[in-house]
Amino acid sequence: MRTIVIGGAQLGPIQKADSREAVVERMIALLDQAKGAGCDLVVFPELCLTTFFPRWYMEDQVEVNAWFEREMPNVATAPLFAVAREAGIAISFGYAELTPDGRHFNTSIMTDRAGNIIGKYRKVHLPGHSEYDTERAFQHLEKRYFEPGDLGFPVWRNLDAIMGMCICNDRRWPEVYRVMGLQGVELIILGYNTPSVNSQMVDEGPEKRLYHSELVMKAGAYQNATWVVGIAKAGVEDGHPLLGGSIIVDPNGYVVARAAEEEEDELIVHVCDMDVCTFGKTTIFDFARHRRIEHYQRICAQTGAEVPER
Ligand code: ING
Repeated sequence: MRTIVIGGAQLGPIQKADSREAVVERMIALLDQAKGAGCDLVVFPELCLTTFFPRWYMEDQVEVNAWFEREMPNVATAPLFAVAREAGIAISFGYAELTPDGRHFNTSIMTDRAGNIIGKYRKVHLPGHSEYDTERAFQHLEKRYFEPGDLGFPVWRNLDAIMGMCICNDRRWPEVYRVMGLQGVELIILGYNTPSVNSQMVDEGPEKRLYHSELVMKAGAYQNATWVVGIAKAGVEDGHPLLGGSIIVDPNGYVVARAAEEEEDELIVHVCDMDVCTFGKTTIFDFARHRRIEHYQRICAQTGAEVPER
């Protein structure tokens, strides 16, 4: 048995006026709970230091950059890294990254038990739009504020397992799980900030969105014989509802831990045996024995669909 006690640290809403320091205090409180529960790893949500600012249209780059972190760890997050290191708990969380050469990414990091950052991922699939959209009930300007990630979908050895990361919308794309599956991934950790309703006024509420959020993580887990941990920033931020529904999914696609309905700060915990991945990886999803890559060219050759002539 290679067990990892995984804590999913769902965050409730972060208002536009909330400071990073106040959010880090909430994260440390969840980390303290995780220590009490014997966690080895704690997963926090996407963009978890600030409100989901892509809902706001901004033209002034100085105003935009204020939502980004220029280094990590930094003054605001140093206390979090210190508590995690002291407790011997590995952590992962998402934040807006502004690089020294001025590039903007929706990023997540992973540490080892000693608080060293051993992995960085930059969100590849950016949903939404880049200009103000008058047709939407609210904006979703990730394509305006971030560049697509440039690191691909790497995996790292950590806590005696093979781990990878993705972020929010990435979880909806099967290629994401498979690229990591082809590197033997046993645990995929991701955070998300998912609006509870569709900004394009389609009749799509939280029930349907929760269904789709779980569906894709269960499928990704099962089809790649990997654990998947999906952790929300949830609740109403300045009047805009975000979905809860944080879950831990086992390599057979079963949800083994789930956050309550309250959409507040909440820790979910599960003892995850990485060896549970082995059966799927050596039988039904033994990629080397069963995949037929000579028939998959379209997946890398085409971006959009090409339909047959009438
Ligand atoms: N949020 C949403 C997500 O992919 C979205 C955007 C919601 C796209 C529902 C499609 C359907 O969960 C982020 N931040 O990617």
